[in-house]
Amino acid sequence: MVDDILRTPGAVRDAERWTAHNYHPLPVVISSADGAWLTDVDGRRYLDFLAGYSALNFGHRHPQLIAAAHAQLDRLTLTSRAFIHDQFADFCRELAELCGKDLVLPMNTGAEAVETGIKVARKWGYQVKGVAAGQANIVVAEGNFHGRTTTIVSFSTDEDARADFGPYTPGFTVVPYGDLDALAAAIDENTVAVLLEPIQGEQGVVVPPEGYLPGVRRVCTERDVLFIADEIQSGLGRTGATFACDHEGVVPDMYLLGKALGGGIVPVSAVAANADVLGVLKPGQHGSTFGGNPLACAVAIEVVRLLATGEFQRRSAELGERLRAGLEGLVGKGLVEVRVRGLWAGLDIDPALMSGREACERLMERGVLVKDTHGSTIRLAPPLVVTEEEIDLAVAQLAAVLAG
Ligand code: IF1
Repeated sequence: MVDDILRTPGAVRDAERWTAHNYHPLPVVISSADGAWLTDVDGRRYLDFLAGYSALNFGHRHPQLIAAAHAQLDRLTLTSRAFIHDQFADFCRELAELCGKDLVLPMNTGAEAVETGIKVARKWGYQVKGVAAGQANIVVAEGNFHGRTTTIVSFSTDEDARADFGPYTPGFTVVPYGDLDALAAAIDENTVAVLLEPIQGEQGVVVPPEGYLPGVRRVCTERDVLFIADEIQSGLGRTGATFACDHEGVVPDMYLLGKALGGGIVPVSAVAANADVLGVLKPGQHGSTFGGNPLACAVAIEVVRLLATGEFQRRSAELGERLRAGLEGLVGKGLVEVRVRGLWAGLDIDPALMSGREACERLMERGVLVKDTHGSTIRLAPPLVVTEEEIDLAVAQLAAVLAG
């Protein structure tokens, strides 16, 4: 029997045996990858239409990124921020320029960038805006996903993410996403920031109504409130622009970046903002052992340079239209609704047909890896190096799955 000699089943069992069950991975065991393709321990190949939740925007093992990592590994990997290393200034300057901001504060994970944004906004509120001690509040949106620290899950509206992790951090007001009036009404004299995803990823690539983000920008300016855009998943080329905010010509006070910034090689996150905001931090008030380390900076510099060419944003915009056309053709044929921005798509499958999980398992059998979000919603986020043919292939396999 062929099945007896496959390594996958045993490797799946082993992986489940020795870990906490905080994930429910698809039963596939990957051993190598290149560009948009993954290979499992039995030599089967899969198209990667998740791209590490957008951490792999440039595909697996992009030659320019791998070369930068190799070169840096041979010279210097870690100093801590107690000393300065020779990759630090270039990274901060080039990322600040990409963002159009004065300053950059490097961290490691997305959740740390969000925590950094919250801390900076609170300190700004007390020291610049003049909020009374201990009274700062931040307005956030229903359906948000900003990470998994105790403070961040305190304002999650997803019970799986939040329940039984209290006591919760106070100081957050939740309003419906996309409702500008509700947001404006929630702002009071103690509001220091509005924290939003310009497109909600975990919710299923939910794009707010046109005019919402410019409205948020206007209200924040009028009320002396910082607009913090969590572009950790939506930023760095994913939506067909450098930032999802760009589509509406909106410039937030703070960009939160992560995922793709590390080139799929190392965790790199950052906050970018002007000096009147990030300048509130003084030595000893915030930091991280690994934040801005030489290896991270060397890889991230090349990420910023790839983005500075504009090529990936263009590919994402153009190929995204092909993806949109393919997916819209499946509405009524198993799909209820599709939402597409660049190479990022949320698909609502007819719940009577199958769950999102079931669709992912069937797509896996057909050589396409994707991930469900809630219920019957799945999200597509192929690497931005994906080709037209690969998009057509994935759409054809999805069509076959939906056709039963
Ligand atoms: C998981 C989703 C993706 C994020 C935004 C901050 C973070 C994330 C907008 C935190 C992280 C993740 C983490 C991963 C699943 C995932 C996810 F389904 F939840 F929405 F990407 F699609 N802001 N997103 O999306 O970044 O600390 O993880 O580096 O937790 O299972 P992190």
